[in-house]
Amino acid sequence: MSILSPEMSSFAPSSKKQKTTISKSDGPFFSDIGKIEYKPDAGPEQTLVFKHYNAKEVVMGRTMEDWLRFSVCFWHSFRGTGADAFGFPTIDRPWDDGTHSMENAKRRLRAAFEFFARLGNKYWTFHDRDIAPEGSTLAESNANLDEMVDLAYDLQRQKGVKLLWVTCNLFAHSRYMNGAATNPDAHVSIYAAAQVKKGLEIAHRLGAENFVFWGGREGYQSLLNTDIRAELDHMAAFFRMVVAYKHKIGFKGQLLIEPKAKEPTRHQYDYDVQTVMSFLHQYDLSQHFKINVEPNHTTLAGHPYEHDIQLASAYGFLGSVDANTGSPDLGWDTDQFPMDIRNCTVVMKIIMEQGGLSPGGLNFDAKVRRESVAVEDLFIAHIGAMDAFARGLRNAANIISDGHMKTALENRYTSWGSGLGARIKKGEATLEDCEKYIMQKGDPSHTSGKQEHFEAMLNYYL
Ligand code: XLS
Ligand code: CA
Ligand code: CA
Repeated sequence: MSILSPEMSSFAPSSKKQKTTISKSDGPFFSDIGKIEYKPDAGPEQTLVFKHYNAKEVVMGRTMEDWLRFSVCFWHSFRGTGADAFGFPTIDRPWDDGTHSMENAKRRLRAAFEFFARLGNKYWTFHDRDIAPEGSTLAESNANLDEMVDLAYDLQRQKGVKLLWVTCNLFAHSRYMNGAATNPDAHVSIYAAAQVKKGLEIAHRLGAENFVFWGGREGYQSLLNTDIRAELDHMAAFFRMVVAYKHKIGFKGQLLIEPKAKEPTRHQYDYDVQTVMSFLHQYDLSQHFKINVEPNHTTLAGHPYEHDIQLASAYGFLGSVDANTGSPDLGWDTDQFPMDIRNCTVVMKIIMEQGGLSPGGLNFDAKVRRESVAVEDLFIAHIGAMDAFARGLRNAANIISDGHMKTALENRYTSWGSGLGARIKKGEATLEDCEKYIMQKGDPSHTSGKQEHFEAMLNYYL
């Protein structure tokens, strides 16, 4: 069943400027809710207060705010309508009249900054086409963007909110149906490059700390009509132009690639962290990019929740996290708010062990369910996820300061610290040395992997 209209997704860019047809309030929109406070003694039904997230509290030498670097994403929380592939919008926001007018775009942006001030997040993220309507020419789109960026610039200063990252929407418009940087038609890739040029300029103007590339339609539906090698060569050439322009304009933000295994294409080139690292090394781009990991995408790739975060961190590629979750019983990208304490704990353990995430952060690339139609649900979702991560942070700090899990992990590898193990690691041993060793020492004994011991230890801290 296909009943999608352009309005049906938080990613669909608006096609034209239109006149406002329904008059909507100019705000304030959240005065009933007020500023969200920290009340550690609040009961289970009080979901509009923080019970764990206490921004200025110091945990292991840094404030919670600094460790967690929470960011609200504009597209889900201020463009999302609850529409899905089977149904029309369910969510009607008091700040959105449903048109593509600049007036509506400005009201949405003001509503977002009012929300940030009440929630207390210090960062936000957006796609170029989320904040400004796409015009009928690139010049018109750019002019709309400039007008909105002026407003965003002022709002950022007024509210003390910074831009974690910006990205270009290179997947929703029909011109990108066969891909953007990997499109078989060079004309389309050139359009995408021109769009990204503007994206980098606005990122620079708004002081973005990172710039994300999610290859929405960089992949294939059929190998029969696809020259994979040519497409990946083109993607690398595209990124080389990006790096050159970034340096030319003096943009200091970190470039990030966001992996996703499938959806919308059958196979996405940036499948997972290991694939992206291999692409970056293959094309000699690894010094210019890090990775933005989204756990919902990690599970789509068939890996455990924290797998890609751990892998990226192990190789120094963990740049930022799109903090969300899928439903592991489903096979698609549901972008739910992360509420699972176990997952938040293991993620924070990895982040703390690498010394933090800055200039990246925890960006809530998450949307309220289409049934959660009340404005307060938007707050409850963010507060619940921030509290879950605050608990994860406290738990991870306890795990790290106790050191038991680290010691147990290190104990599994002690044989590599001395003798022939250490010589192999240093590249000083040969296959003949290994043969001689086994002839002398015989078979290795069976050493317990102790998985249940590790699982029980983790549960102690949850
Ligand atoms: C979609 C992606 C997208 C990127 C930014 O699945 O998560 O939201 O984060 O384009
Ligand atoms: Ca994402
Ligand atoms: Ca997603």
